Amino acid sequence: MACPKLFLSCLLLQLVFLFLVPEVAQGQGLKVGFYQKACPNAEAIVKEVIGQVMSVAPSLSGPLLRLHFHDCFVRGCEGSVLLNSPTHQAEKDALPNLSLRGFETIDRVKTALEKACPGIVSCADILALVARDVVVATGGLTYDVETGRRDGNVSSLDEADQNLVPPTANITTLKAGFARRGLSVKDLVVLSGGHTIGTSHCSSFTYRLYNFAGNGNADPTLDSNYIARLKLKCKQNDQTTLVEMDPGSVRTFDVKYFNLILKRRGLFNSDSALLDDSQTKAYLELQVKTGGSTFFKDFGVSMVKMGRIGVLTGTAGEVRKVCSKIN
Ligand code: HEM
Ligand SMILES: *[C@@H]1O[C@H](CO)[C@@H](O)[C@H](O)[C@H]1NC(C)=O
Ligand SMILES: *[C@@H]1O[C@H](CO)[C@@H](O)[C@H](O)[C@H]1NC(C)=O
Ligand SMILES: CC(=O)N[C@H]1CO[C@H](CO)[C@@H](O)[C@@H]1O
Repeated sequence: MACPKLFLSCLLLQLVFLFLVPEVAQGQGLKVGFYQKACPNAEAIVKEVIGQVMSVAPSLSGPLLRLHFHDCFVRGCEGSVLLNSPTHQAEKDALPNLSLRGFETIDRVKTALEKACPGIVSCADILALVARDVVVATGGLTYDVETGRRDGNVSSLDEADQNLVPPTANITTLKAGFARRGLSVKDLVVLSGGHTIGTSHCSSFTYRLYNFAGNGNADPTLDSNYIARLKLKCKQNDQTTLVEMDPGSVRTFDVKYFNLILKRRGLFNSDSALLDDSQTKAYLELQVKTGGSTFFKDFGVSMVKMGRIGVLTGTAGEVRKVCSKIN
């Protein structure tokens, strides 16, 4: 598999990540309504702030949903993706993260919560609640979010590089990456549906358009009309342009992205790869055929499972006062 410029170390990290210690989704200590006594309005406050943000900056829906995923896949859902590092060695500073956004929104939610109930609601829980509210704001189905996570105090660039599944990943690597965290093949295909909203930098997929496999051609698994369209937007070394991952419905949570994958228009190899497994392919076909008969509900179920990965609960960790800094 060709490794694009932006993912220089991807060959190495694809090897490494099979052998790392698992952070499985167990989630002991989490429960729905954890803040009911200590901060009864916590969830309403999050929802209100997200409603305000969505009304003025709807393009933040993608970035905000993605933050929870990135948090959970590196060290577990413990808010480490939000930490700043004075020496730029935090998760934030890792390459895949060049593209993370929405930190100011999380700070805004945190400020509102600190005003209502100081020191109670963790940053890790804020990410989980915000992700749910974004799904609802874009037209997805609501689901109960388990809360009670506490915040970690370590954030590592190297761990982000090693733990985030790269967009170049094939189906074997994807399944292994999810299984290692207690997530099933179904969770993989369902959660990949998160790409129904948001944008991508050209640099995350131009290797598929130009000189794929070193032969000067494009990725043969990608629809040729789509290749032509993408090439118009993305020149070979473009590091800045954003393209819609689900063109025409980039702010709507729906099954159109699954339809694109079936038409060989999945933007990343990791999306196209869902055609290479009979179970994931069958899921895409069923959802497209039925207009998402179970996808909307399945998404909430898989998000709750993802939200259990490697959590800190009880007296572990801390509740940060400011999400970008340990106390
Ligand atoms: C299965 C492995 C996954 C891979 C390899 C992957 C990879 C990527 C990449 C490369 C981007 C574009 C980043 C950029 O260039 O700006 C992206 C964007 C995004 N991803 Fe994923 N992703 C995966 C799973 C997920 C999951 C599980 C979710 C959430 C449930 C998610 C939600 C998003 C969203 C919402 C965006 C758009 C972000 C924006 O608008 O800025 N992804 N993903
Ligand atoms: C999938 O990717 C991994 C890591 O790059 C590689 O070792 C493996 O051979 C690939 N599997 C297939 C079936 O291409
Ligand atoms: C980080 O957290 C661990 C475990 O919760 C704790 O033992 C350690 O002292 C903390 N380190 C800092 C710098 O706060
Ligand atoms: C190294 C680098 O560019 N890191 C960036 C990670 O994402 C944040 C938020 O967008 C940027 O502020 C950092 O500069």
